Amino acid sequence: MAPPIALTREITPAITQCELTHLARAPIDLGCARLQHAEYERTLATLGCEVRRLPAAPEMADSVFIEDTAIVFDELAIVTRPGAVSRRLETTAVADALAAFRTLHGIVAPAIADGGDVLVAGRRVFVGVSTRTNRDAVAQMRRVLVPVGYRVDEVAVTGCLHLKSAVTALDDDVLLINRGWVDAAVFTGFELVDIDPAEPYAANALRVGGSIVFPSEFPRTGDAIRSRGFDVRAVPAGELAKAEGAVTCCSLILR
Ligand code: CIR
Repeated sequence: MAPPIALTREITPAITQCELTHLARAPIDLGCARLQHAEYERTLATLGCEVRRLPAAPEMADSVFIEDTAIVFDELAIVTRPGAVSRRLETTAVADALAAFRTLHGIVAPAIADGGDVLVAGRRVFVGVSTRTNRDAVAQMRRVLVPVGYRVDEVAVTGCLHLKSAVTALDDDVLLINRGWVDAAVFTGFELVDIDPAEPYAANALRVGGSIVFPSEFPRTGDAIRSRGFDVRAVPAGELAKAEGAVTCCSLILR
């Protein structure tokens, strides 16, 4: 079987002008961010991915956070219409790169959507309604995904930027969650692993094959995931965290 492809995108120096919603602006060390990003890419390669890095879009401050521009399924991909106006042009290059691999469907106005709000676990798709994603987008995704066998549920997001700041999938049946930011009752039927209360930003984990790419800044939650039997690969992710980015945000994985 062909190896999974991980699409990533180079960090632009304009990252210092990134969008911020819940964090105060802190200086971002571009060199450090790039080193950490390279280590992230190396980890994806170690896990068997063929990493394809798209060039930076110099004037698009947040373009490294490629996850927000598309949602990739085995059957198709959905190109988003990002909620932040400053991010709308990021999708063009990503759509061009994805077109070789998937049939593309676009989110269109008045819908807005960020990929960070879309959690996929098996045939279940949870879409966070947030400042970046609205109910029109949920309806548009449902129209595309239900015919190919997915169930799409809407989830309210409060207290954090995206749904996947609050909950991500460790496998098809197990979710990592910060119950303070999302209502756990939505996920009935799933096994839930709680983040450590001292690490509120730790609910964002990236699943690659059978392994979990996870920020080294959250060792307690990392240990909790490990103790559930998962192979955890710790990567430093602190610099882009200042831009409100986490590990899922920096790649699109095509199986
Ligand atoms: C933004 O506010 O759009 C960026 N500064 C951070 C985006 C992070 N993306 C993600 O969580 N999927």
